Amino acid sequence: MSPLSSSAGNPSARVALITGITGQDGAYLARLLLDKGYVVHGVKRRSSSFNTARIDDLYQDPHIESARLFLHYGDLTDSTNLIRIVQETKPDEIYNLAAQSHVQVSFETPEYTANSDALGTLRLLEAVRILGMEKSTRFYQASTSELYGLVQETPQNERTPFYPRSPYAAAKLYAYWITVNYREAYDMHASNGILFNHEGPTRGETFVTRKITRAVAAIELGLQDTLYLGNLDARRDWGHARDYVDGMWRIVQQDVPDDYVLATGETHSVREFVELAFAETGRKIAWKGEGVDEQGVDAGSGKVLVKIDPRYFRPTEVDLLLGDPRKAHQKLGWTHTTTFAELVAEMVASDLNVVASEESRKGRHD
Ligand code: NDP
Ligand code: GDR
Repeated sequence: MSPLSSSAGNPSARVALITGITGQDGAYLARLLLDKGYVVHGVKRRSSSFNTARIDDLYQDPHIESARLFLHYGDLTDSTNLIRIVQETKPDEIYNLAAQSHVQVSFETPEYTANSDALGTLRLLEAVRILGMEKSTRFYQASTSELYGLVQETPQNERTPFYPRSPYAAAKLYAYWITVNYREAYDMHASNGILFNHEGPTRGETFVTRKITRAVAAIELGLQDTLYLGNLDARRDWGHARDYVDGMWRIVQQDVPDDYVLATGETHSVREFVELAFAETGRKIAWKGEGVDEQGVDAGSGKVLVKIDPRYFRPTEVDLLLGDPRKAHQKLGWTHTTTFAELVAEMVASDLNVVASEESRKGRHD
């Protein structure tokens, strides 16, 4: 899986290393960097089943002279392997996107989450330093609006105090500060993007947006009756992942490393997301009852489409995220381009196709 040379026979091309390339953002970023002419190396985990669906269309046979995308087996919990990959690929830019990224799962696997998300970041930074590349390699850390946690102020900007509310957020807090520390201690070009939630048709299926749009599609196709959710009143600043990976790249291109919020500056509740997603299939949701007994009813047919399952409540919740992206607007010339309504529409339209084709493949196996 390793290439013969880091820049693949094209010494003038910039070389990027992406951890988490098989994830939502990794795949969008790989596409963006390939379009810009980069040679892209990605770290992928060994898995017993295929885990490259998001980048399969970008795959290039590494034996072909013009190939510019290369994958390397690796894991953020293994320092030796990270050192070897950085040594072999000699990246100009590292984008550290790999993480156990699910907040609720982090309550179940707190130690693993700390190991991969917090110490993994340290291992990668240290690999750069051990190899003496701290002056030649730029580093991007995938920091998160979850750092803000318990609301201190809104909108949240680069100076808003952090108050993490999950093992995930606590691990990402370490990753944020160790990135700042390597910048200050070793004069590294290391930056944090504090990204608010960003979604899209390839979002992981257990994050709330994708869970909703898949369920709306399955209900529309007569394959599912009910969507079970947790806290409908949580509010998030939701943008499109395509826009956000462009922001990551802009952060890394700055002469001076720094930390930036990327957000839309709008906040919506999970409840609003549900209403808008069902509206895409012509359904109007009426809410009845309260607390765990609340239900979302199809105003047309009277069918109960949404129910509450307390298993999805979190031990500590982040109630309200609303970002202030003015610094990114001013310094990076970055702004989001996809509106909330466009995001929901794109995800529902995509899942109507995805769910239908999954069903037809299932049919062929019966
Ligand atoms: P995903 O969960 O879609 O992708 C995570 C990636 O990390 C996958 O490629 C996964 O591999 C990989 N990974 C997980 N654990 C390890 C490990 N121990 N070693 C190596 N690779 C690992 O996340 P997103 O693409 O949505 O997010 C990208 C990054 O941005 C994450 O760090 C996330 O925490 C952060 N973030 C995301 C936001 C969002 O709204 N999407 C907002 C703010 C920050 P595999 O495919 O094998 O599981
Ligand atoms: P989040 O995303 O925790 O913000 O982290 P998620 O979509 O999981 O939750 C958003 C909000 O929806 C509420 N919710 C539910 N969430 C899930 N997953 N499933 C449900 O059934 C459900 N019902 C209600 C949650 O309680 C929460 O308030 C994402 C991840 O991508 C992180 O990696 C990233 O750092 C942050 O966004 C910014």
